[in-house]
Amino acid sequence: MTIANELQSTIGQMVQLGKGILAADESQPTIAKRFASIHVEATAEMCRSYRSLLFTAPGIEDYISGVIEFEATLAQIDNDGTALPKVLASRGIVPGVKVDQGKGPLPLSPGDFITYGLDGLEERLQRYKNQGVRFAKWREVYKISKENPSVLGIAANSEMLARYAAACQGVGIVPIVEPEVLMDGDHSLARCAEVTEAVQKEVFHALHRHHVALEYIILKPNMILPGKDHPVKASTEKIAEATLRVLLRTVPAAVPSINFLSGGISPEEATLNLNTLNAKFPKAPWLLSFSYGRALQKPVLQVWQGRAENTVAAQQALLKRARLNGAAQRGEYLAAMESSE
Ligand code: 5MM
Repeated sequence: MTIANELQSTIGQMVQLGKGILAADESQPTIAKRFASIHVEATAEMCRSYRSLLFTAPGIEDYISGVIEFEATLAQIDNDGTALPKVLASRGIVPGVKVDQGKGPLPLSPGDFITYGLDGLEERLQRYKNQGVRFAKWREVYKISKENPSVLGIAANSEMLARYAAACQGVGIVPIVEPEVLMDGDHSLARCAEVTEAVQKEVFHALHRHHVALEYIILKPNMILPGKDHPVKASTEKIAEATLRVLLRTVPAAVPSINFLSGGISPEEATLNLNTLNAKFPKAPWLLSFSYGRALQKPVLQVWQGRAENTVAAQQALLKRARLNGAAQRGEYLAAMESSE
């Protein structure tokens, strides 16, 4: 199979009506934070059994086409002794992995971040591929302030993101390109739109410079929202309109799918916003879907509480959110489904 055929076949399996992606790629500090919210210690065994619970949840393959794993999870096994990427693949879910190595301050550019992980990336990608991985993810983080992100912050991050995407495609791995504008702060919806537009324009320039084939990427952006400390809340219609406007201005139609991150909004809001986008704009040139972490997992953690006897109920909580987001991808979600499920 040529590399282009390989990328096309992965895209074909990941981009499907009524399906989205489960982001379960929390690094160790992040999973520890999530577990702390239910007073569970993030030991290696607890993390393994939680991920095994997620990946073996019956029925999720009807709504989830891909799962992003954390590197350490690739080598872990489910309760029956099968490697976790294999568990996913055997259910028709494409296994993926987060390949960035976190972020830190961008030197001499106060308030900007830069993501790490390009050194040795090709060699790591080859190794992940041998473990069954077919797509990857790299996240850039932009915090909004009056001065940030700076022009340099945007340019430096976009360059990294494009180099990562090119490295992935070079070995036949589909890159998820994730430029996340954070909702931390008191900025307005208009300011989020302004920054996200600038970021995405630069990202696509960089992807072009690095010869990345847009047909074989998935974009994972934030929705356009006011900052979480902004005094005025935005309606789901306003969010959908602003989000679509920015996407239409920046994302070429060659991109097959846009899978939003949830960014800290509630599971119900994340589903509603995705539904509004699809219901209002059924003719958008890309599939509009989800790649949620917290918005899929929060109810699961609440039911699970770190106890083996809650596994089945926790898996049902995941199935419920996956099903409702699947409906939202088709623009068929109704708030009443929350209680009737
Ligand atoms: C699941 O969280 C991912 C990993 O975060 P860290 O590297 O900080 O541990 C994160 O990249 C995630 O894939 C996206 O932010 C989407 O998750 P949310 O919770 O925003 O939907």
